Amino acid sequence: MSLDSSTIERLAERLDVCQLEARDTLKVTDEHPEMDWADAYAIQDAGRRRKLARGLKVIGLKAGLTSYAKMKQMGVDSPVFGYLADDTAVPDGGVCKVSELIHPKVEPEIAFVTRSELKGPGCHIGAVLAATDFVMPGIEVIDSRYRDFKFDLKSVIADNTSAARFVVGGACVAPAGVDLRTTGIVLEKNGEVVALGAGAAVLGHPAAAIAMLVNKLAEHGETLPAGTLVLSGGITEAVAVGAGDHITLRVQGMGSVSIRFA
Ligand code: OOG
Ligand code: MG
Repeated sequence: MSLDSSTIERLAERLDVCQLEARDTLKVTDEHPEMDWADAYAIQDAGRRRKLARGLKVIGLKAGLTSYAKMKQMGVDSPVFGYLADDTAVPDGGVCKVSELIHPKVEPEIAFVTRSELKGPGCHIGAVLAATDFVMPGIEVIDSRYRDFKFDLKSVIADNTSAARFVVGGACVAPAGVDLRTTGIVLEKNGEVVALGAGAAVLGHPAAAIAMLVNKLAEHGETLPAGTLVLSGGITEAVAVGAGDHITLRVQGMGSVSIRFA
C-alpha cells in the first residue's frame, strides 16, 4: 500500500458521490500515479463500506474484463473484480433511468449462483461447476465514473469495476446440462442484433472467471459463500445505450432477459 487511509477514504468518497450524482471525474491514478494494486482494492472496499453504512446490501460479486473483446475495447490486459449492491438490481424487463447514469453501456453475461462455498487457492473450473446451483442470462449495465469511459486497471478497480445496474432472468439451468463454452448468446438493441458470441469468449470457459475470483478472494483470506450470485463478465464488447433503448439478451437454452432505458 502506498496511500494513507485518509487518502483512500477521500478517493472512495469522490467516486461514491460521482456515482450518486451521475457526474464523471478524473482517474484516481492521474492524482496518485504511485498507487498500487492493494490501494486500488482498498478504495473499492472503502466505497463498499460507505454503501453498507447507508443501509445498502451487497447481493453479489462480479468479474469483469474477462473476455478478449472487453480487454481490447478498454485497452487493458487482465480481469478485475467488484461487487453488486442491492440498489443496482433491476427486475427482468424493468426500467433503468439514464438520468441516474453518466454514459451507460450494456454487456451480455452469464450469471452463476452457487449452492456451496468455494475456497481458493487452487480453485478451478471443476470446483466451480460442482458448487454451482444454476446459471442464467444476465445483462450488466456498466457506467465508468471516469471521464469519457477511459481508465487503467487500478482506476477501474477503485471504481468498483464500473458496476452500475444489472438484471438477471430467463431460465435457471443446472451447469451439468450445458457446455458453457459453446453456449451461444445474442444481444439485441431495439430488436436488432448488436453483438453475438459464445461462452468460451470468457477465459475459455465462463466458470474460469468464477475460479479466478475465488482465488483472488483467497489472497485476502476470504471465500465465496454458498448462494452467491456472480456475473462472469461481458462475452462481447459493451454496447452504448440511451433513453428509449430496449435491450434483450438471448442465451442458448436459457431463454432471455431484458431491460429498458428511459
Ligand atoms: C470495466 C468493467 C468490465 C465486464 O464484464 O467486462 C465488466 C469496464 O469495462 O468498464 O464488467
Ligand atoms: Mg460486466
